[in-house]
Amino acid sequence: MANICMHTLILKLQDVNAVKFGEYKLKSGLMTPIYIDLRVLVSHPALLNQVSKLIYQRAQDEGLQFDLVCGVPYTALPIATIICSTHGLPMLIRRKEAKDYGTKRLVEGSFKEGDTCLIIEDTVTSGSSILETAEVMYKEGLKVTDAIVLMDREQGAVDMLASKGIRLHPIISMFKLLDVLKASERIDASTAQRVHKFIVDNNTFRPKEKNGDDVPASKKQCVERNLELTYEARAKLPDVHPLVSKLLTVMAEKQCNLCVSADVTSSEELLQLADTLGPKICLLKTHVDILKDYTKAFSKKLQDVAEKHNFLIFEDRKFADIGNTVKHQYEGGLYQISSWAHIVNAHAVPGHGVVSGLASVGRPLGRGCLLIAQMSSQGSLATGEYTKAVVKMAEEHSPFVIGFICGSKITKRPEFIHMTPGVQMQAGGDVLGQQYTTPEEVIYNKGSDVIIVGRGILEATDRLDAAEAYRKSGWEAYTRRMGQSGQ
Ligand code: 5BU
Repeated sequence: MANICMHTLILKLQDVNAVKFGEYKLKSGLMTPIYIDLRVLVSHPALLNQVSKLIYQRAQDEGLQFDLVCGVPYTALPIATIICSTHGLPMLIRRKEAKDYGTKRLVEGSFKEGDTCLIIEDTVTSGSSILETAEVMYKEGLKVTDAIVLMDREQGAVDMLASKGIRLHPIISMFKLLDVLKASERIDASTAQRVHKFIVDNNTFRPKEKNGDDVPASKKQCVERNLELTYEARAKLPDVHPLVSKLLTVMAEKQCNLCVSADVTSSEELLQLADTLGPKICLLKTHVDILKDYTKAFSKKLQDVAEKHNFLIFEDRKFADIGNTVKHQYEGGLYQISSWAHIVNAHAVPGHGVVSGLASVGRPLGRGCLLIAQMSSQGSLATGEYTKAVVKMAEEHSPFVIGFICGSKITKRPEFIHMTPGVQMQAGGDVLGQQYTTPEEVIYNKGSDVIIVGRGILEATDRLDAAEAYRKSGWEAYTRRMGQSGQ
């Protein structure tokens, strides 16, 4: 539902003049080619209800836990009111100025110390209004862990708030808005491009290094100074593969670096799993050859679920033959993997031909390939010099090679993605040589980007709960790591 609603919603917002193109002055004095004015929503009750519904739905989808709701004054106030009134939730009102008579309170409403308050905002640029509201809440002894915003201008709010320990969940992002308006011929390509450039050039989040200097913006500077970019910043690098850009954007939007390894043997179960866990994952990994009932219709359905929940599909095929053979294995046979899997992986053992063969099929389709640089299994031979040679091979085949299966970060180049299997909440292993490390170890200590989890989720009594626990753990490890690296 989300996709269809989102499209119509964006068009409706433009219809009521909440999205305007031209030359407008921002609060900061900066001229902007796009202006978002959601104050008009109060004049359009149906739209106001729809927006409130989407925001509440998002809180549900994310499984957010909170005791109270506060809308940032003024535009988000009626939205919060509708949500609270419809769902019987207690609300708080934050005053912009304390009264100089009576109680002099900055927060109106009843609460107790330690309560968690969900913040709702209409639009964000830097995120400062959410932070201000949160700071008022903190002073009152309240906790703020999450905020939902209708419209994120994608100018740094997610990163800034993450650096302060607040997860921001945007409903509509600027780039999505531009895509929809362009696809619907509401704006032309040059307007979309101009706005896109403005947004990228005017990111308000200037992370600090430990010595107080701004973190340098360019990739070269970051690599040289061993600094890390956020997933979001990496998604916007000029030479990043569109698929990596998409994956990193999804990761940032869903606050999620979890790939579930859907190692089940029936198509129906796999589809059900994908639909249930979809909101919690950025990527779904398959072993299509363990399905007992694969059909072409199944792969179509899987793509639909991926679209619905905004995740990518990774077929863990581990190609390892000469170029000509892998070419056929990738595009033909029963599975026609290249027609539905965004990402596949390959061993580097055969040499360059394996990647060239895969690239001849995958590149025109915009697909990407991960090279297996290390394995999680005990006694793996993929170590040391072999791993280094794999990194070199990847560099020579970038951008079709988009990253690695590995145990830790093995290159500083931010356009490569690192994905790590062998992850469970407790370190250990299975009887067949699999070795497990924890999300914290993989993301925080080893610097990988994505955790791949199979049985840790599949064997749990509640798979959705387990997926949420892995998502949360992986994401917290990432935000902590970025905090440490100065961002
Ligand atoms: P598990 O149930 O979390 O152990 O599943 C791990 C998945 O990742 C499984 O599908 C493996 O085939 C896959 N995997 C892995 O475990 N280790 C590796 O080095 C590679 C893939 Br490559």
